Amino acid sequence: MYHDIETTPRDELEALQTERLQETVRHAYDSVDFYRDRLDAAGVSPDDIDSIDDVTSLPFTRKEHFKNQYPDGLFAVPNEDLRRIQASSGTTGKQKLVAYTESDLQVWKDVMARSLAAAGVDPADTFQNAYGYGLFTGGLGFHDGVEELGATVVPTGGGNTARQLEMLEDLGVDAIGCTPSYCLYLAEAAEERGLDIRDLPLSTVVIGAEPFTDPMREEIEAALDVTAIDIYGLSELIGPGVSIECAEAQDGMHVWEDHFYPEIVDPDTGEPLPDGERGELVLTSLTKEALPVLRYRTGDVTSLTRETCDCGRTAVRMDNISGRVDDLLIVRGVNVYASSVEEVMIDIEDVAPHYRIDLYRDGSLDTMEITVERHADADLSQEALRELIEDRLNDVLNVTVDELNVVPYGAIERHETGKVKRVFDHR
Ligand code: DLL
Repeated sequence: MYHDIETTPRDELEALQTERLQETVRHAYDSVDFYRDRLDAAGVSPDDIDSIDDVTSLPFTRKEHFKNQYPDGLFAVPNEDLRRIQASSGTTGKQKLVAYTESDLQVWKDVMARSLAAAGVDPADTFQNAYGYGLFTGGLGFHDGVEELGATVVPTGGGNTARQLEMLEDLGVDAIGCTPSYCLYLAEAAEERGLDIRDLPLSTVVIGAEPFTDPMREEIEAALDVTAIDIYGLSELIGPGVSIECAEAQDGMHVWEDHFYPEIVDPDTGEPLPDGERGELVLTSLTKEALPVLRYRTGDVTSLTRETCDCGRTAVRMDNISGRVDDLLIVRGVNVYASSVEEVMIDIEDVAPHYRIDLYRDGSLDTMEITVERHADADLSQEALRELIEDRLNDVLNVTVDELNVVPYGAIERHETGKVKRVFDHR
C-alpha cells in the first residue's frame, strides 16, 4: 500500500471523517458567504455536526452555484494563500473555476500517487501523461502524482499522436494515462503506421475523464494488450484522483474517503439511497482549504459498496459511472441511454467503435439519427450491415432510429485530445 490509511479499519476512518467534516463545515460557514447563507436558510449550524452521518442535513451544492459564483465567490481563503487555479472542462457558458492552496496541492499529489500505485504503477516505471495540460485538471493532476510517486513522467499532453507513439516505443513506456476514446484512437493510429502496439512494453492504461462501457474497456485491453484501470475525479472536488480501481480486483473504484465523502441520492428527490442502489453521486470534500465543497451533486450515476475488496483496502468502492443524470436522452417519451448504443456498436465486428447520435425536433416530433463507421475490412455488404445494426438497435432501444448512416471508416471526426462528444441534441 502507498499509504496506511488505505487499510485503516472503517470505524477509525469514520472517526476521522467526523472530525474533518466538522472542520470543513465550520470553515465553509466562516469564510464563504454563499455557504453561510445556505446553511442559515437550512437551519444548520456548524456546531450541529456530531457525526459523519450528519452530512445528510447539509444543503446540496450544484453546478449552477459554481457558475453563479464565478469567478471566486466560492473561494474560502485570501488570495495570498492561493497557489493555483484550474477549471472544469465544461464547454458551454462560463467555466467552473477551482482553486488550491499549498496544502490542497499536496493532498492532490498524495491521492494521485496513491491512485497510480493502486493501478499498479511502480516508482521504477515510466508513465506517459497524455491528458491535456492547462486549465483542465487531467494534465497537471497526473503529472504531479507521477512525480510524487517517484516514477518518471513523460509529459506529452493531449494530441500529437505521431509523437505519442514515438515516445511509447522509444522510451519503452510502462503506463499511459489518457481518455478511453483517445486510447482507441492511439491503437488505430498505430495500426495505420504499421506499428503493433501490443508488442510494446506498455502494460497499464489509466483511463478516465469520460464514461465508457465494459465492452469498450475490453476492446481497449485487447487492442493494446494492457490492463485498463478506471480513474474518476472532477475539478470541483480536486481533479483526477477522487477514486480509482485497484489492479488486483478491477472491481469498482476505491474512493479516497479520508478526503472525499461519497453518498448516493435519488436524482429526482435528493433522498439518500442505500449501498448497492444506483443513483446520483454526491461528494463532500473533507480537507479542502481553498474551495470546500458541501454535498456536491456530481450528475454522475453510480452505486456504492462497502464489501471488503480482495486487495485489502477498506475504502468504499463506487461502480463504474454508467452515465450522467442529464445524459439520459428522452426520445419521443422513451428513455435512451447513449451507452446502450455503444454496447450495440462494440458487439458488431464490422463496425468501428465510433458513433454519434443526433437528435432533432421535426414539428413536435423528436427524431433520432445515428451515424456509425464501417470497418475498412468489413465482410458484410453495406446493406446487410445496415440491416444488422438496425435490428440490434431496435432490440435494445425501444424506439426506432429515424435515420441510420453507415459511413466509411474514419469519416466521423476524431478527437485527438480531451473528451469525445457523442450526443448532439439539436432540439
Ligand atoms: O475529467 C478529471 C479527470 C481527469 C478524471 C483525468 C479522470 C482522468 P472535469 O473536467 O471536471 O474533471 O470533469 C469531471 O468527467 O463529473 C464525470 O462526468 C466525468 N468523468 C471523470 N472521470 C470519469 C470516469 C476530470 N472514470 C467529469 N468515468 C465527471 C466516467 C468520468 N466519467
